[in-house]
Amino acid sequence: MGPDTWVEEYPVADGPRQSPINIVPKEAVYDPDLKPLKLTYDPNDANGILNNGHSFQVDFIDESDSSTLRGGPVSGVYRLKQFHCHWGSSDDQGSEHTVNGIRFPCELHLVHWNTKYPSFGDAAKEPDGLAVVGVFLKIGAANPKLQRILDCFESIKNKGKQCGLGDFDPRSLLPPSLEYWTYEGSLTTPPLLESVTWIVLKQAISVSPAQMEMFRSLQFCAEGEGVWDMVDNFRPPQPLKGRQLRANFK
Ligand code: GRE
Ligand code: ZN
Repeated sequence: MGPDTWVEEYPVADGPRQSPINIVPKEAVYDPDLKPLKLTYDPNDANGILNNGHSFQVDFIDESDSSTLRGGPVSGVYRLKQFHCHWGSSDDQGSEHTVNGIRFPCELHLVHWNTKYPSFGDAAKEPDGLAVVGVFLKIGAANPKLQRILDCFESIKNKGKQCGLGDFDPRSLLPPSLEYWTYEGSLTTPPLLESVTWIVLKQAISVSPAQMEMFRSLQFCAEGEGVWDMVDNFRPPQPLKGRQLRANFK
């Protein structure tokens, strides 16, 4: 079931560009040619929130270019498909990427697909198909921007449950600075496809211990199929295998 067993069914788990990785800032190469990230989101595109059995996921309508990622390390236009998080059973673990081996309690992933392909599903099989923005959450003040999502958790406690969310601007979850590290990687859950340009923000957003506890009230199982708190839904860092980590800041 866990990450150690994925390689049996998904040999690419041992592939050349797997994610996440441990980010060693001193080893990142500053690349002055990297462009600023351009994130344009339409709050009306938020379509609802789902417990998918491994995280909660906020889905977006992706039928036009109204919510996109451009610039940064990628060329072309990538559309926002969904965002979700990974977190721990306690505040000392939970993020997928680590920084100098330090783990954060939670990591947010904003998943975008390259519109040179016909759909998310097609793009997810291509080496330049996806661009995912990763944002670390660190313990601090309660984050008011997370509250509307947390308020939905009661109604999506179990796998398969979904709920309307109303307008939601994912931009509200981002830190003030969009400085980033970037590298070529993969999905961090099966099928672990090697199609993701990772854009991991240097600056974290805050979350309170009580808010982290609310994440842990979600359940991996469907209603009536047992009690199994949704915690530790992160994959640990994978070998870099000669890949270059670049930064758009010094
Ligand atoms: C995930 O399931 O965690 C995931 C995706 C798509 C892109 C990146 C990622 O579903 O980590
Ligand atoms: Zn993820």
